[in-house]
This record gives sequence, structure tokens and C-alpha cells, in this order.
Amino acid sequence: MDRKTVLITGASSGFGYAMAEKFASEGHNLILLARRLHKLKELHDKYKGKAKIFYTQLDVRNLNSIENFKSELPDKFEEIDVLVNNAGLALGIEKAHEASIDDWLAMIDTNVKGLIYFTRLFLPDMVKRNRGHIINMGSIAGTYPYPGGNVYCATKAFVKQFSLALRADLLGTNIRVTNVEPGHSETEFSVVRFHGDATKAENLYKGTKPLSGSDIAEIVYFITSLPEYININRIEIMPVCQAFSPLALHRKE
Ligand code: NDP
Ligand code: 8X3
Repeated sequence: MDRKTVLITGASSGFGYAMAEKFASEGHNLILLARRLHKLKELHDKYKGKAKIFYTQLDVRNLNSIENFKSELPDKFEEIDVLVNNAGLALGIEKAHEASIDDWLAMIDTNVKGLIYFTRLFLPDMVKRNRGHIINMGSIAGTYPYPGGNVYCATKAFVKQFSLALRADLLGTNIRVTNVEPGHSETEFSVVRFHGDATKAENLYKGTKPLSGSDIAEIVYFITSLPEYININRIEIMPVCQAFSPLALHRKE
């Protein structure tokens, strides 16, 4: 594939970090964003001989910071070919009547508002150049609800439908949009979800073979390297150890 400029949000860990490694090792130009700058510097220092990397600290919940970041991008990084809206999180696993409203707002601000900010700011340039690919990080949670998923599931349902609706708006252009929907995967995701309780997170993966960051990075790389007339609309990925439950039935004692 031609050398591309790839912007990845949430590149400091998990899927984002692995995607940065994959695109950098293939020699693409990278813009890496997250709140933990030292992790981005680590990527920069490891791959600076292979790829041009611009990185900066950014909170995707802050529209003004994103606007400033965009206006200050160095010339050679201005034309984004692939925008990976990956930054996101789940917080809590409580049922809706017990969940924290602050956790809910943080998920909406990050997974929904952060993603639409980047899309709205970078899409016009893509349309002008009639070139580009938006990769949104959805989840199986956007299709299959589960107890305690409530707002997290809803944010990922938004991401799925927003991605499909973008395709409708972009008909007639060469711009591609893909919603990537992974299932059970081992990253920092569960430690974050359980508010730093690493033992609880470890238990979730015990006895399973989850997807890894590099599994998803390989798939995203494949999607972006397809001929430009092909669009993968949605791709749902689970490890073999995961499948569907029957619908739940509550019976009276
Ligand atoms: P990680 O926790 O390992 O990575 C999340 C990334 O998002 C980090 O780089 C983090 O960076 C960044 N991030 C979170 N909040 C913000 C913010 N406000 N501003 C900027 N960056 C932010 O989890 P994953 O790699 O698993 O998650 C990546 C995406 O994949 C998420 O959207 C998640 O919902 C989705 N997903 C995860 C699955 C899983 O089971 N792991 C399955 C399906 C989808 P920092 O903290 O440095 O800011
Ligand atoms: C993460 C997958 O099933 O833990 O998006 O919600 S799940």
C-alpha cells in the first residue's frame, strides 16, 4: 500500500498502541494522540527510524484542544488518509439503577462526543481531497446488550449507526468508513472498567484465549490496504472461546 498518514486516537495502550506499531513498522506516517504522553514517546522512540511520527497529549473530550491541535499540525501531517477513532472506555459494570452518572457522562463524552468531534473536524478535508478512510472502534456491545453494559453498549450502538449513516452521506465520494466491532479482548480496557482493580480484570480473562491488540491491528491494516473501491462497512470479531447466550428468562419462585 502507498505510504499513508494515519491519525490514531487512544494510541497509548491496547488496540491503539498495537495499530501504531503495525502502521509504523510498515513505514506509514503517524499522528498519535492520548493523554499519557510517555507512552506515545515510547512509540516514537521505538519507530522513529521507520516512520515519521508526530505525537501530542490530547483529551478527546475537549473540542477546543482538538481544534487547536488540528490548526497546529505540521505541514507534512496535514493530509490525513486514515482517521482511527479508537479512544474509548467502559466505566463500571453496575446495573442502570445503581451505576454512577459520572461514569455514564465520561463514556458519552469520550466514546460518542470525542468521536464525532474528530469526524466533523477532519472529514471536510477528506471530502475536498476525495480521499480518506475513517475507522471507528465499535464493539460487539453495540449489537448485543448484556447486564451492566447499559451506557457503554449504547455508546457503541451510536458508533455503529453513525458509521453506517456516514456511508450514506458519503455516497459519491471515494471516502471509506468502517466500524470495527471486537469482542472479548485483553488490553487495559477491563482494568479501566473496574476502576483499577487488576485482579478483577485478570479473572475476566482466566481460562480464555482473548483477542489481542495485535489481532485487531492486523485486521485494521488489512481493511485499509484493500483496493480503494472496496468498503468493509462493519466487521465483527470474536475469539473462538466467545459466543452468544440464550435470551434470559426470569421465572417466579
Ligand atoms: P485501552 O484501555 O487499552 O486503551 C484505551 C485508549 O483510549 C488508551 O490509549 C487511552 O489513552 C485512550 N483514551 C481513553 N480516554 C481518552 C481521552 N479522554 N482522551 C484521549 N484518549 C483517551 O482499551 P482498548 O485498547 O481495549 O480500547 C480501545 C477501543 O476499543 C475503545 O474504544 C474500546 O471501547 C474498544 N473496544 C475494546 C474492547 C476490549 O474488550 N478491549 C472490545 C471492543 C471494543 P489515555 O488513557 O492515555 O488517554
Ligand atoms: C468491549 C467488549 O463485551 O466487554 O467493547 O463490552 S465487551
